[in-house]
Amino acid sequence: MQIPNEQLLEMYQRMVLIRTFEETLGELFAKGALGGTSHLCIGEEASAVGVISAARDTDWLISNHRGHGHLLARGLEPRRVMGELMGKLTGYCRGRGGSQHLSAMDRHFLGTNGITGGGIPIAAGAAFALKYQHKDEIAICFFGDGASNQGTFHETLNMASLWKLPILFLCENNLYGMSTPIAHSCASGSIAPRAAAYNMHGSACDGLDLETVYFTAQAAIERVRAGNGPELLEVMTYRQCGHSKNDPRVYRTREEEAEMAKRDSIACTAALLVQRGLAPEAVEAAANAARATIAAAAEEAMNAPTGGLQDATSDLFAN
Ligand SMILES: Cc1ncc(C[n+]2csc(CCOP(=O)(O)OP(=O)(O)O)c2C)c(N)n1
Ligand SMILES: [Mg+2]
Repeated sequence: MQIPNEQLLEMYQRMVLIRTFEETLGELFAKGALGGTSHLCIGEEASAVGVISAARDTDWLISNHRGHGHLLARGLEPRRVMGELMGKLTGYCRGRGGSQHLSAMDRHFLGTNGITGGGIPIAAGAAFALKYQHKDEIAICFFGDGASNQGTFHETLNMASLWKLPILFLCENNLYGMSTPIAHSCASGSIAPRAAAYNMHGSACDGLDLETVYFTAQAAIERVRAGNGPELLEVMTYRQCGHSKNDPRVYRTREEEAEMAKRDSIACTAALLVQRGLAPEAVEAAANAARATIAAAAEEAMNAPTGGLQDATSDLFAN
């Protein structure tokens, strides 16, 4: 199975958009234009783009702390995501959510989440509502290998299976939870086999190969949408960057990183496009267009206004 060239080029461009967005964040931090911290998904772009391209725009997404790729893969505007991270009024949540609390209901994006495993039960709530209302949409819940050791994972998978909720549980296994390697945190060594304990379909796939992610997710999404109940898909990926800002990465070797970088999904997809007949200039032009979008987004966000006192109390349920 192959993704048609035109679509593959678009997906490649989306991955470059995400990569450039995140690299730009690093530069903005260095300049002091951004505060706090950030969790980048450099190296994991094929997972976000592969899975979300296989879903419908109306399927509900639930993300975690490493959510910029999920947001941009869903097609949220980079200028507004950037604005949100800078606390600007142009941000999706008027600058009050930031990286960890960014939701966009009109794009069926239920939010990033700073609580490890916190999004998993939220997905069950969304999926229950979809089932109750006889909707044709599903919930796709992104979380990490570390989050799969939280109680929320086990409680939610059990209940979701009993109630046959339309959820794709999408574990992005990047081999580490902060500094803890998977071998030190997961007794079974991998996450997918845990699905059996909850009587649901579980599988794992190579998360660095964009087409593999896309077709594996597409098949899982179809089964979930058909009413077969939830599924667990473990996407094997790799975070090329540190866990968050200022992570010296003492828990892994530079050799390991170099080895994994050889499988960088952006470089591999560019090579695949050329192999399938596209001119290298066309591939580079697509990448450059994405880079230009991010440069303009950063510029706009830096010049955007921040809220005033009146904004501090707007949109509150109680005050
Ligand atoms: C309830 C809770 N416990 C601990 C943390 C601190 N924390 C932030 S990210 C993280 C690791 C998450 O690992 P994983 O789920 O594998 O996601 P990754 O960072 O690898 O993408 C931890 C422990 C937290 N945010 N929330
Ligand atoms: Mg992890």
